[in-house]
Amino acid sequence: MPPKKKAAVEQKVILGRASNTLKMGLVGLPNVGKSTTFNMLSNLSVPAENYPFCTIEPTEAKVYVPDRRFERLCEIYGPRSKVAASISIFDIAGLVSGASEGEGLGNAFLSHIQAVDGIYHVVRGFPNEDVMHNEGEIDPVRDMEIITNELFQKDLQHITKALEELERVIARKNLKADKEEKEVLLKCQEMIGNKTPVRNGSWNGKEIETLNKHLLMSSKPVVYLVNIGRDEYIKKQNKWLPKIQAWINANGGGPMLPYSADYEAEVLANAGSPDRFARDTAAEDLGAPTMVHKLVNCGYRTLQLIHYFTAGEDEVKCWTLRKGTKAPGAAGVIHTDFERGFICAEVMKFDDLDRLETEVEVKAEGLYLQKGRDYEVIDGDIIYFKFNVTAKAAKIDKNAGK
Ligand SMILES: Nc1nc2c(ncn2[C@@H]2O[C@H](COP(=O)(O)OP(=O)(O)O)[C@@H](O)[C@H]2O)c(=O)[nH]1
Ligand SMILES: [Mg+2]
Repeated sequence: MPPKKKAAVEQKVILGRASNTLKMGLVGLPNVGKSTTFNMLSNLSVPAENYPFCTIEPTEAKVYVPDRRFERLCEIYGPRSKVAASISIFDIAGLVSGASEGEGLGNAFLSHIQAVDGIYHVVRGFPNEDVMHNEGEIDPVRDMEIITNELFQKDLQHITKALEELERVIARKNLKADKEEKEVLLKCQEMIGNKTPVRNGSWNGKEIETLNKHLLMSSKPVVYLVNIGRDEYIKKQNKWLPKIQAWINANGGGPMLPYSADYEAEVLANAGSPDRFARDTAAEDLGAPTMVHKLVNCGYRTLQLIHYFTAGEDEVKCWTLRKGTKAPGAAGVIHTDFERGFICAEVMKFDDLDRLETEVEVKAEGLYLQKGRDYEVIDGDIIYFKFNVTAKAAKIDKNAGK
C-alpha cells in the first residue's frame, strides 16, 4: 500500500524561499488527525536546548533529517559541536469550508499556511463513529476539494489585490518590470481558474522571482497524508485510496502516503521510546511498518532540498538549501552579509573526503576547488566561503552561522 515510486515527488519548478529553516504545515479539515499526526512526529523532536536562540512554539516540532554523510563528517573531524539538518513541522488548526471568506477562524489559519514552505495535506480515511466529521459523512475526495478550493480562493483574492495595485503603478510609471509582473499574475489567475495549482506551471527564472515575492498558496508543494483506520492499515486495504489517488492525479499530482495515526500511536506506546529502532521493532511485532520516517523524508524531498556542509574541528554543520541555488545564495543561508560580500567558495566533494579521509589529501590530489558566484551548489558539497564584509577578505571560521 505505501507508494512504490518516488517519481511523483518530482516537480517542474522550485518556488519558495532559500532558507535553512524550512517549514512544513499540517493542513486539513477539523478532526482528520492533524494533531495526532503532529504528536507522533514531535516525538522525533530536536531537544529545545539545541536551539537556544529560537522560541519553539507548542505547535512546532523541529525534526532531524537523517544524513549518513553528516555522521561520517563528524567521524572524520571529531568536532566539538555537531549540528544536523532539521525541518520544522507545524500543527495548523483546522480549515473549514468558507475560511477564505472568514468562516471559522478563517483568515488567521490561512495566514499560518502562508508562512510554511510546504504542505502536508491530511485527509481523513478512517471511519470511527465516535469522531465527528465536520461535514457529516466521511468523504476524503470532497474534503480535498474543500481544502484545495479554500487555498485557491485565497490565492485569487491575493492576485486580485496585487493586480489592482500594479495597475495603478503601471498607469503612473509604465515600467517593463511591473508589466511583466502583471503578466505572471494573470497567468496564475488563469491557471487557478482552471483548477491548476501554480506549482504546476512552467516558469522561467524571472517569473520564479516574481512568484517568490507573492508566495501563493498553490505554489507550495503538497504531500497528501491519508490517515486511515488502524486495522485497514495493517491489512493494507482502504476503499478510498484509489479514489484519492485519482483525484490527486487529476489535480496537480504529488506524493500520497497512506498511514494510520491511530496505529502509529500504538506503535509508539509499545516501543516505549521514539527511538527509530524501538519503533521499527514494535511495528514489526504489531504487523505493519511505521510510516513516521517516511513522512519526514517525503516532506523533505518534496521541498526539493539538498544538503551542504561546513566542517572543521569546532563544528560540523549540515545546511539546507534549495536545489539549484548558486554559491552566493548558499553563503546567504549562513548569514546575509556572507552573500553580500561573497568572494568565492572553496569546495570539496563529500565522496573525495570520504575516500581520502583528510583535507590535506584532498588538496594533494587537486580536488579542493575554488568556485565563483555562478557555481551551483551540489548536494553533499563541503564548503568554505571567502567573503568580504569590511574592506578585508576574511574566511568564515567554523563558528559561522551560529
Ligand atoms: N480511529 C481513529 N481515530 C483517530 C485517528 N487519528 C485521529 N483520530 C481521532 O480523531 C480525533 C481528532 O483527531 P485530531 O488529531 O485532534 O484531529 P485534528 O482536528 O485534525 O487535529 C481524536 O479523537 C483522535 O483520537 C485514526 O487514525 N483512527
Ligand atoms: Mg488539531
